[in-house]
Amino acid sequence: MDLKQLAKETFDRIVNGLASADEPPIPGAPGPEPVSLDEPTEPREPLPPKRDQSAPATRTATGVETGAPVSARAQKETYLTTSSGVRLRDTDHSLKAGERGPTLLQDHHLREKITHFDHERIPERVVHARGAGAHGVFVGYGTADPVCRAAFLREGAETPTFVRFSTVLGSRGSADTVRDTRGFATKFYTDDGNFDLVGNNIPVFFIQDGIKFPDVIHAGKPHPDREIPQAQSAHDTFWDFVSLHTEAQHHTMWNMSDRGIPRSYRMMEGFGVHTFRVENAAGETSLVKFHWKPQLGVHSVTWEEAQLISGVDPDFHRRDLYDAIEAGAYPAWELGLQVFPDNPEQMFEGIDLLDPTKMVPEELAPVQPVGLMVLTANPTNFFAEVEQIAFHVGHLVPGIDATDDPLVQARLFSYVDTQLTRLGGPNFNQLPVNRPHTEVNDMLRDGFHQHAVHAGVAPYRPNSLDGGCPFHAGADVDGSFEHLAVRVAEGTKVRAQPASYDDHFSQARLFWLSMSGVEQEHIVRAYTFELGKCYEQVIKERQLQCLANIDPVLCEEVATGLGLPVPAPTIALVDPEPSPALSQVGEAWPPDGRTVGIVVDPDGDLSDVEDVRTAVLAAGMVPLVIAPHGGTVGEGITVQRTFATARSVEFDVLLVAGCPVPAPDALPLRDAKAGAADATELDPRVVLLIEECFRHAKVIGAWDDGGAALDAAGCSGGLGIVRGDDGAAVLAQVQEEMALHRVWDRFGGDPVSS
Ligand code: HDE
Repeated sequence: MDLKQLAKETFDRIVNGLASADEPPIPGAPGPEPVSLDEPTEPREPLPPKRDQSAPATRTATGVETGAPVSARAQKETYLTTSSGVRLRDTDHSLKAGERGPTLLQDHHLREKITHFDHERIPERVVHARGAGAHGVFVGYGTADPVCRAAFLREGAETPTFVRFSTVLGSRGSADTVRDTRGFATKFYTDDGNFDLVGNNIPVFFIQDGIKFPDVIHAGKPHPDREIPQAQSAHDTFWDFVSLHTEAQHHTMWNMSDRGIPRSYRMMEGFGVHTFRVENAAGETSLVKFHWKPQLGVHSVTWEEAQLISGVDPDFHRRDLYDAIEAGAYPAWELGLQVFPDNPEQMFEGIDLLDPTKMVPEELAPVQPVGLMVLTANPTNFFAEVEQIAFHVGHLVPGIDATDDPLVQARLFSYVDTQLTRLGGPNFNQLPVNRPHTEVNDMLRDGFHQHAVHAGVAPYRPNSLDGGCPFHAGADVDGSFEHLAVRVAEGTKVRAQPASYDDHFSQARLFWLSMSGVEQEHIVRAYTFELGKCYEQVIKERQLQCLANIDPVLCEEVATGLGLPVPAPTIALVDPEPSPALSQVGEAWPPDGRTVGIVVDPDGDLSDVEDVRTAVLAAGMVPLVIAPHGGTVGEGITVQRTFATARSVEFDVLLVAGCPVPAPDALPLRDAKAGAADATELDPRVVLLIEECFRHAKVIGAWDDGGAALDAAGCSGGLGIVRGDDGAAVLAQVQEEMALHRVWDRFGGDPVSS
C-alpha cells in the first residue's frame, strides 16, 4: 500500500467535507457580519459562530446523541434574561433608593450578576496551564491491525478528536514562545469510549519515576519567594535540580535544542513518551510507542525571534493555530507506531522500554503510520472547551493498555485527582467537551454538578430491583475493555529501580551527535544563555560537569561563554550511532499556513501586488500587506499591517514590492524601532523588517523598487535573497527556497562535536 497516497486521500476526504469559504479568508475578523458603527438597538437573533468554529457534540451527560444541531450549545435568544430565564428590561443600572440613593439589597439581578462574576475563574492547571485547542477528525488506515485491535485504528474508521497543545511551566496568561516542553494531548471520542493520548513534543521525560514529578515541577516553576521568573527554565532552582538529578539531562538537552521553541503547534511532533502494550485480534501483545508526525515538518523559531515574539505577540502559537484553521490551512499529523516484541525483559536493542528517559531511534524501529488526524475547527468558547477539557492517561480503549513504566503508573492516579479540584467535583466527565460519544452506563452517582438524571433505584451490583442493569459486558461483547494479561515479575517490596535506569548521559550524547552544525550551535547558545541567567556559580559548575559527561566540545563552548573552567568527564563517553531522524534540518516541507509579509509603497508601482497576494493565498499561505498607513492602497488593496504594527517575527517570508520613503509617523526618527539607514530613502521600520528577516535566516523576495529597499537595508543579495522584475517569478522562486523552512546556510556552521 502506498502510505503517502493514503495520507493524501484521507486528508482530501476530511477537508472536502468542510464548508469552503466564499472568499479567500484573511484571519482575524471578530465575527461573521460587518459591525455597525451605531449601537444595534433593534432586537434580532444572535449572530452565528464563525464558519471555522465548532463545538462539542450535542450529547447528553450520559453520552446519548440528542440530534440537536451543534449551534444549540450557544445562547439562541434575542432578549437578555437572568440565569433562570426571566427576561430583563435593564442590566445597566442597579436598583437604588432614589436616583442618587444607596443600592438596595433586594436587587437580586445585581447580586446574581456580581456573584457569578466573582466565581468565573477556576484554578488553572497545576502544569500545562497555558494552552490552545481545536476540534479534529482521525481516520484509521487499518495498518495497525496486525498489532492492535483498537476499533478506531481500523481502516476508514472516523473518530472525532479534540487536541489541546500547551506549555508546561507558565501560568495561564504566560507567553507562548518560551523555552519549554509542549503538551500535545488528544482526546479520541471513539465508539468504544474516550481514548486520551496525553503526550508531549519531546519523546522522553525528566524523571524515571512519577514520585519525582512534584520535585521537577517545583524546581521549574518560579522561585517561591518572589515568584519569578515566569514560564522559564533559565533560573537557579531548575538548573539546581537537573544538575543534581542527572536522569533529567536527556530531556533538558531536548529543551535546550530548537525543539524547546517551536515555530508553531502545527509544526511539532508528538510523542506518547511511555511504552504502551497493545493486543491484536488473535490476542497477541506487542509493546509500542506512539508518535505524531506533522505534515508540515518540524520547525522552530530562533531564540531571538522567541524573545521578541513574547513581547510583540505573546499569543503567537494560539493565534497561529486558530488563524491557520480559519484560513483553511488545516493542520494534520499522521499517527505512527514504533513496534517492539513484548518480551519478558521489556527491552529493545539494549534500551529499557520502561525507562521514560530513553527513546528508541527511528533508525532501529521505524515509525509505522496507522492513521491521520486533521484539525478542522476552532473552538466556539475557549473556557467551555479548551479550559474544561480533562485528559486522563487511564482513558484507554480495548486493545491498548499501560505498562509498568513507573512514570505512567503515577500519572494513572494523578489526572483524575487533579480534575477534582480544578473542575470542582467528580462529575467533570459530564462537561460537554468531555462527554463520550457513546453511551455511559456507570454506577457513579450524585456529587457536585450532577447533570444526569439517573432513573432506577439500584446503582449497585448485583441487583434485581433495576432488572439487574447494568450488566457486565463479558468477553463476548464487542468493545469491552480488559487489562491485558501480563505476568508481573515477582519481587520484594522495594523503593528502588533497576540498574538499566542508571545511564543518564548516553542518549543526551546521541541527541547532540545527531544534530546539524547550526542546531548544535543553537544548543550551545541555549545552555550558555540559561546558565548565564543563574546566580549561583556552583550550579553552573555542576551543570558543566554534566555537559562534560555528554560531550567535551559542547562543554567547552558553554564554559567559554560562562567564563568558567572546563571540567573533565567523570564517565567513559560512549559513541552511539547518530539518529538523523532527530535533526530538523535538511528536508523540504509544504508551505501551508505560512505568513507572507508584503511591503508595498503606495506611491510606487503596485501592478503586481494583487496578483502576488492572490497567488500566495492560492498556495495555502496567508498574505499580509504592509503599508505606511491602514485602509487601502492602490486599486482597493486592503492593508493588514502598517509600518507601526508590523514586526518581522510575524512573517515566515518577506516580499518587498517597493521602497517606501519614511511615513509621517516615522519622523523625526524618534520611533523606537528606527534603524540606521538613510532616513530619506526608506522607512526605518522597513529597514528593521528586512534586517531582522535576514538575521533570522528567512527567505526575502523583492521586485521593482523592492530591490532598492534591500540595498538601503544592507541586505542586497546572497543565499535566500530573490530579486527580479516580476512579482510572480520572484514568488515562485521564494516558494521553492522556503520549503526548507529557513536559509540554513546563512547561519553557517559545521557540526562542532568531537
Ligand atoms: Fe502530565 N499532568 N504528569 N505529563 N500532562 C497534567 O493534569 C502528571 C507527564 C501532560 O492539555 C495534569 O489535567 C504527573 C508526562 C500534558 O489538559 C496533572 C506526571 C507527559 C498535560 C499531570 C506527569 C505529560 C498534562 C495537570 C509524572 C507526556 C496537559 C492538569 C508522573 C507524556 C493536558 C491536568 C491538558 C497535565 C500530572 C508527567 C503530559 C497534574 C504526576 C510524562 C500534555 O494531572
